[in-house]
Amino acid sequence: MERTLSIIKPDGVAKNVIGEVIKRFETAGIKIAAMKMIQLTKVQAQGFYAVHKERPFFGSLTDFMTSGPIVVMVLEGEDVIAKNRKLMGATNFEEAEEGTIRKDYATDIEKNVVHGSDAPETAAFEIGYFFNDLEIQKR
Ligand code: IDP
Repeated sequence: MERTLSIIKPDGVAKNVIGEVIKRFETAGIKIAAMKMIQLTKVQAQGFYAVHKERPFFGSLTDFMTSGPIVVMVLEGEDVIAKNRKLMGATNFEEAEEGTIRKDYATDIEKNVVHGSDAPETAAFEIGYFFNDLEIQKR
């Protein structure tokens, strides 16, 4: 059993697709082990995306991620890191496969609706960034 961190980004919340995104996870057999809606501060967004701090889009990305509420979730299931990435589609929605979340709802390479951890180590860091152990349900 594996865990990953999923975020519905501010554009996804603003587009009213929270339910649609969660429905895709549940339909794929993925369990939600934790969930909350929050609004990040700039410092919190910078900490979350620290791996990207040298990238040219870091300032814009951290501004965007603080521009409205987000929904953060811990997803659980077999091979859930890869499964979630497949449901999300490529970073750039123009390159994303048909039927993926980003292909269906993203409008911009930055405003691409969802985030998902890309490896077990990043998943552990990202889950710990938002949730403590007591907030994650064991089923
Ligand atoms: P991922 O979210 O698909 O894992 P990353 O390369 O880790 O993609 O980038 C993190 C986030 O940074 C992306 O989801 C997107 O919001 C933003 N981003 C990535 N590349 C660009 C870019 O070239 N311009 C603007 N924003 C970008």
